[in-house]
Amino acid sequence: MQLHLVKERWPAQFPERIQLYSMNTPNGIKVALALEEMHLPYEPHVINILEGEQHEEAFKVINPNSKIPALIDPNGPDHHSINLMESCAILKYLSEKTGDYTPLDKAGKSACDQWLFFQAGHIGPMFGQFGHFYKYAKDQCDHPYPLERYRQETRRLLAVLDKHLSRHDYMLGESYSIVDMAIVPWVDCLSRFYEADDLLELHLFTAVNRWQALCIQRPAYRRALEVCAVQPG
Ligand SMILES: N[C@@H](CCC(=O)N[C@@H](CS)C(=O)NCC(=O)O)C(=O)O
Repeated sequence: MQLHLVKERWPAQFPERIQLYSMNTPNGIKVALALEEMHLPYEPHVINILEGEQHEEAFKVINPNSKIPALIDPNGPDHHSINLMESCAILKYLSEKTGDYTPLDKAGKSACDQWLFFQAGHIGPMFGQFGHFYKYAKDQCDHPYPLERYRQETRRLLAVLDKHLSRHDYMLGESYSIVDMAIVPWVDCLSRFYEADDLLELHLFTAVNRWQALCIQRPAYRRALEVCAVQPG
């Protein structure tokens, strides 16, 4: 493990704190949000994916898959340093470290895993592809098929969330948890960044709208939006 490459490229001012390597995308925001909600001391480092910094050899030491976010906790299990990739794995790690925002009973833990996998396997990839074809690659693909496919899939997933949230205050029931932290930056991104309110008819998902408003009004969410912020060029 060539961790010295990471530390030389992104020097730490507070090496005893958790080191976050990220950018203010939905997957990046969710980890900043968890760190803020859990009041964990951390030091953020911007990895500008618009400039290709995720492909640098130094970054691949902590995420061989070249995606943000990644994290080093110098005070990990058994007081050893640990580095982690995959935002939902990081959310689980942080919630297990602190005991915060995660169910403590077995059934609750399984429900938590179920929705985290749902986020990582469906919401992230599908909303992300929708954003790619609607916002980033708008001028590079004039075939209607990909945008329509991901628009439909995004709406289908919003309907899954809407049905669930029409019966529950938050994703895991009565309490705000790491599952809400994992999902809300993606839902918020649809309007705040992709500006796709009309195309997706977001106003129709009333339970999602209610839950989203609750989640994004939290002070930690407002702070997380500014962590590792890069303005799109
Ligand atoms: N499943 C991963 C997805 C990470 C991911 O796709 N990150 C995006 C930003 S939201 C990224 O780094 N993109 C840069 C690239 O694809 O080159 C996670 O949840 O951490």
